[in-house]
Amino acid sequence: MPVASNRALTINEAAQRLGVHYMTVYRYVRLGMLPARKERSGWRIETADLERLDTSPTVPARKRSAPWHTRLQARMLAGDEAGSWRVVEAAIGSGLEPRDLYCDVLTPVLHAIGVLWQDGEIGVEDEHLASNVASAIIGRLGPRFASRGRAKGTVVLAMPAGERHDLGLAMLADVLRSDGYRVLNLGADTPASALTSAIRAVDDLSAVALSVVNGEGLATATSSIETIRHSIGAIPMLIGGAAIEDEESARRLGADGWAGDAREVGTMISAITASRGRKHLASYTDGAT
Ligand code: B12
Repeated sequence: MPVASNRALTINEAAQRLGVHYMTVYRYVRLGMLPARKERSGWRIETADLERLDTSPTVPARKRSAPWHTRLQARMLAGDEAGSWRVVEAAIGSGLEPRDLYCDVLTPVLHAIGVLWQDGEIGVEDEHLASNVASAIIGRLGPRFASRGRAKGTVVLAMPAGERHDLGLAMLADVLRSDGYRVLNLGADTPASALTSAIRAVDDLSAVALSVVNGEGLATATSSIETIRHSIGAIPMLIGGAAIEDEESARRLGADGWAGDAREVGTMISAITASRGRKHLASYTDGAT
């Protein structure tokens, strides 16, 4: 494949060169088929690595790099909750941390299922079956993310009105709990007014994190951020989820930060809190703009 320049590419640029959807490139990255590095502004892919990419289904690397992924995907698409749980237990038993299982196995499986659905290889019913199994897995893994000791503060999580893809948010909630935060997860389809009321009721707010998965929800997400900023003030707001490609897109929507991976969010919140030098909601509302 001819590639014009040696500059590292964004996911979108790589997708344009390959002539595929950017989620397809993201899946190649998450499955370990395409090397990429994570920068603050998003994933970067070397042109030489893109040239070497082989998407042939016979490539053994896919199997080697993601055995849990392959097994879990098959069980989830079969709607086999018990079998899926056995794969999860085996993966964790082999030393995989639950947060790594979420980010390196369950998330790529869900993204891959989206691609199969988009390509017409599976039906909506398969996607529903697999989503419900994912939900059950997250429910069973939840207690393993409990953290002891004094909470660092509260993080309020939500998805804008109309957005129903709440599995990523549930994973993020668990990861933040294990990072020592108290989490209020309002979940899918949360009107901005309800989110504002929930934030006001928190007296040790560390951040608000919004998740947007369906690209059609971006305008609603922007208006939720505006509503919260207008009525509460300059509280730290993060945005993520598959519809938000990078830091630049997050900032265009009015957020303070972005991460493509739930594991980075706790560190980002600590960094924002430290840089602002204030910790609780009262101090944000006092300084509201
Ligand atoms: C499962 C699924 C569903 C399930 C959702 C069940 C549920 N309870 O969540 C159901 C069947 C309900 C569904 C419905 C629909 N879906 Co759907 N769905 C998916 C699928 C396969 C997986 C979504 C998912 O769970 N991903 C896994 C999560 C864990 O990944 P993630 O969101 O990226 O989150 C990770 C990180 O991004 C990060 N993160 C997440 N949030 C945040 C927040 C912050 C602040 C930070 C820092 C980080 C962060 O942490 C997470 C863990 O690693 C995707 C495929 C895909 N590519 O994602 C399609 C997909 C999202 N769906 C799609 C569509 C079109 C729809 C429907 C419109 C279909 C229809 N015609 O009805 C409806 C819309 C529903 C609605 N109103 O929202 C499209 C969206 C296309 C687009 N334009 O963006 C996709 C991409 C499928 C596709 N390939 O076309 N869907």
